[in-house]
Amino acid sequence: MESNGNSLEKHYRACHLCEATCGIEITHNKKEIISIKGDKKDTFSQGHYCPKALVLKDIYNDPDRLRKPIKRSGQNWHEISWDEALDTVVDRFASIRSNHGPDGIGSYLGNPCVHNYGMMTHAGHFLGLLKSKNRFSATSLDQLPHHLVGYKMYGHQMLIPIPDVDRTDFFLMIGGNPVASNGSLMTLPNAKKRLKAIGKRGGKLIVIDPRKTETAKIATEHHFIRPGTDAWFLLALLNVIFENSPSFSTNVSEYCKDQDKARTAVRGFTPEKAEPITGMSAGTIRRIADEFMTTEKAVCYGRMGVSVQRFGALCQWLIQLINIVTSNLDKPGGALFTLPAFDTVGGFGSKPGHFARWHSRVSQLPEFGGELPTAALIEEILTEGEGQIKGLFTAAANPVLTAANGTKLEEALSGLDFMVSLDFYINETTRFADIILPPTFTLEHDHYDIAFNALAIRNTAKYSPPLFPKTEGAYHDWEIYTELGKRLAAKLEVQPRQDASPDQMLDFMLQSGPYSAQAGHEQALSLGVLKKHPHGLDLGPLKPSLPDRLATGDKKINCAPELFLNDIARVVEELSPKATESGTLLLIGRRHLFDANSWLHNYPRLLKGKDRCKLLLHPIDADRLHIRDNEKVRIVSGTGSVATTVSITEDIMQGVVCLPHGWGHHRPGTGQKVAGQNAGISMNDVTDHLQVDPVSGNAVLNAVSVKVEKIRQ
Ligand SMILES: Nc1nc2c(c(=O)[nH]1)N[C@H]1C(S)=C(S)[C@@H](COP(=O)(O)OP(=O)(O)OC[C@H]3O[C@@H](n4cnc5c(=O)[nH]c(N)nc54)[C@H](O)[C@@H]3O)O[C@H]1N2
Ligand SMILES: Nc1nc2c(c(=O)[nH]1)N[C@H]1C(S)=C(S)[C@@H](COP(=O)(O)OP(=O)(O)OC[C@H]3O[C@@H](n4cnc5c(=O)[nH]c(N)nc54)[C@H](O)[C@@H]3O)O[C@H]1N2
Ligand code: SF4
Ligand SMILES: [Mo]
Repeated sequence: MESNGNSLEKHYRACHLCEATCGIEITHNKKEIISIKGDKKDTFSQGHYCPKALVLKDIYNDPDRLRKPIKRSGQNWHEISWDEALDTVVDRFASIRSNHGPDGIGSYLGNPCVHNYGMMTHAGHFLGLLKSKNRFSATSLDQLPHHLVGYKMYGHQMLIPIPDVDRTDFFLMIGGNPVASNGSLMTLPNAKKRLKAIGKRGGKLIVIDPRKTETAKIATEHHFIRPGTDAWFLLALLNVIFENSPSFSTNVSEYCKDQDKARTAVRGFTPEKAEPITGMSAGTIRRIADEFMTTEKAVCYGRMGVSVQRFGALCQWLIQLINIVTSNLDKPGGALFTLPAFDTVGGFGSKPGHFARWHSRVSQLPEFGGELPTAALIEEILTEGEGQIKGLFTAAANPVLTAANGTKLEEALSGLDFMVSLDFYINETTRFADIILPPTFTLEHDHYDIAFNALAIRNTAKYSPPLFPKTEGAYHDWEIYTELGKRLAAKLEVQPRQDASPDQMLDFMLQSGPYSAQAGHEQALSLGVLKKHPHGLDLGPLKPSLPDRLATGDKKINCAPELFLNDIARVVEELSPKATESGTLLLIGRRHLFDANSWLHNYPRLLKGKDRCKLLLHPIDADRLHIRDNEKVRIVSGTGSVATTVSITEDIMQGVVCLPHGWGHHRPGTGQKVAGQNAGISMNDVTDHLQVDPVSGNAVLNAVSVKVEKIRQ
């Protein structure tokens, strides 16, 4: 903290609201926030920030934010003491556990858990004591395919290669929109500037997306692709690349195995066959393959659009192969592994992952890393029998709006025997809880980006101290986990684990990590050192690290895991050039710069501007359906329907429609007044929870078949 002499002080920290980790400067008077802006001295973000950072003040001051535990009786809530809340939770869980077995208690961890390091270090003890197989999280609505591919190919779920954005000359981006999302699995403050820089240095950014997105608009090229058909496009690209490189000699081929199996598997997937399926011309596919091969520094990257669809795992595997066979893996300007100061791969306690050790009870979906796919949550609550979920714990999550088939999930949640939520809002999901345990807000605790430093385009480290002390009697998320763990251990008559605090754990990890004195590193990182660098520490660009960094037993890259090879057949079975069912459109999602999934809709400064829930519709489809701009329509799927107004635009591919997610705040009984008045509609009232990528179990939230009907007044 710096003082400027007239009792105003400056506080420096990383914004935790998205993956970009921008450094911000908060001016305050010890009680109130006066202003928030980008920290120009931040070594990584150099002053960049977005309008979302400003709502940190609004969240801190929000009267709707819960400060004390609340208990529900009927439709009413009343405050209770922490002791009563924690004891009740543990009593109820213990009794469900003894009546129904450990699987009788489910848990669901939402996205903000990963933006809160105390939740990451301290959830394990309590959740572990429950010993339930019914653990779920937002991972399987999102990046599960990346983890599965990292685990199968490189031996560790956190070995996810990161595009070297600042040095590449050819960036092939498939199904990602970093100009709106600020980047994902690629921590990069100021995505727009960094991506524009590729073109400025004579390189290319090619975006493949069914929508001409904000990112497509700053790209050198954009190509529409029919949603859900990316596997075909990637197979065709690889096929051309293999055809033109008869020998498999690359920078990593010495430690690659089964490359020939991969080569054989893609044979026959020509661009000409891909054309009628993907909607991309064969000539374009051949040219992209050619340019990819002949550019020295090139990288292929795929995000939500290719992960969260029917072929999520297959697409992510093919993307790895493209980088490998063109000599772009583990090379500056290509895709590289990070070496984070808190080492999530080689560090103490790091778990490589495991897959399909057990399956969900009803649909037999495979576990990954100890979690079952969220697709199984509804049926595991609703289907009677041994192992049925009777009690549920949720943390920082709103699956009623963010998981597929929110309406059915509401039905499931309302039938639970007991539910508890770790959250500071009564949202569309936590309103079903019997008890809500509200933690302190981020500005009242310290912060370190364990996950996002490990996924950043440069190696970087920054520690953010608390801005304000927590109010008396309040608990941080990690303290709530600790208290629950202690009490549950006593009930179960087992030893409670004596965990250090998150900052002590962080210090230990830094002092035993790759930049420690112990590792002979000149920076000799420790928490103390980070505290002396409030603007962060740049640890340099990503460096080649193979084969050392590989976590496979034989230190080889597994180029052709059976799991993915066997899935190629499904591409032919499911994706054929046959015309889509007449009248059916494919629904995809979109993110807006001002959103963060479901939870930033209670702050007026982010609600300004146009209606964000409009359905994007192509003019030719609009003509066919006799729908005019701004008319009201109903979007109908096999799951349900929602009504909204239409925006006719050539920015969306013909045959495709587009909606955002995370809205639908009209549901009764929530505690976010402003959001309630700006309700919007929930895209996940039409997505189908039973639709998954059968390989990974990941949800399908893109390329959902819908019909669009005009609502006659
Ligand atoms: N149709 C469609 N659906 C999607 C997506 C899509 O693209 N399309 N995207 C999916 C993706 S990628 C994700 S990650 C999910 C995200 O969806 P969720 O995992 O449900 O996450 P959020 O909606 O961001 O946050 C939910 C809650 O976290 C609480 N929270 C915030 N910070 C903290 C904290 O520090 N501690 C605690 N205890 N609580 C906190 C907020 O109060 C809020 O109530 O949505 C998915 N849903
Ligand atoms: N402003 C904002 N930022 C966010 C979030 C937010 O809600 N709002 N959420 C955060 C989270 S949790 C995540 S996971 C990241 C996600 O980060 P991104 O993946 O960069 O974000 P999306 O906007 O979901 O981008 C997915 C793109 O895929 C396209 N797409 C849809 N279907 C297909 C398909 O079948 N094929 C192809 N090729 N493309 C397709 C969509 O049109 C969209 O442009 O963003 C994070 N940042
Ligand atoms: S881009 Fe993300 S990290 Fe940066 S200020 Fe905006 S919300 Fe915060
Ligand atoms: Mo996500």
